[in-house]
Amino acid sequence: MANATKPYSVAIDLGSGALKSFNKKVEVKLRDLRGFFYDRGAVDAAVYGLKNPTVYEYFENSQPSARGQMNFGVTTLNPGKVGSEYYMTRGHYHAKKRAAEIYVGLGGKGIVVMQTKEGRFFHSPISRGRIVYIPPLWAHRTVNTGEEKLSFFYAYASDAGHDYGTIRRKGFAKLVVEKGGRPKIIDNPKYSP
Ligand code: PAN
Ligand code: ZN
Repeated sequence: MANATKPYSVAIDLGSGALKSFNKKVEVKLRDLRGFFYDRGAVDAAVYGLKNPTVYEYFENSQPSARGQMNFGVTTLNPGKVGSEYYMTRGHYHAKKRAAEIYVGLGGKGIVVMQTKEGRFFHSPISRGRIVYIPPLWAHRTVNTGEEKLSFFYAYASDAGHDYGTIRRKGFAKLVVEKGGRPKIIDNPKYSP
């Protein structure tokens, strides 16, 4: 039952982003992202050459999936690139339509790209001290455009659910790539609305 959870608190190291306790840890390696980066050949080459490095991890205080409950945690996204595309999270729509999310930047620097199924697109910088509000119905992906680890705190409804399949099949409308040493947001040639 949703109200069976007891109140509690947990320490976070705001410098490193380390959460002192969590009940879920997910590690996402480059091979797991094969269907998400534009250049699959470059993913295969990097997986082989770099021995399938960790791209990101998230550490979560996960509650039972029930109306009114929230999950929160910290994501840490390593710096790196596949071809010219910066390391990024898979990105997803929340399966439930009425589920917003909040990100709070803790360290590093990057871009959160967001889109709707109706073709709207938005991007926001994320860095220490910046809060990004992701409304319901907006898919979201975080991209590390810096040279350090990017970390951010997040909180969302525990029954939101994650739809990764739509992004895996259709991609994101825009890609974040390095051009002339700087991040650039370009149209994704493979995007199918
Ligand atoms: C975040 C993300 C986390 C990893 O907690 O789940 O940053 O990204 P992917 O889930 O796209 O792999 C969040 O948005 N949760 O809803
Ligand atoms: Zn989310």
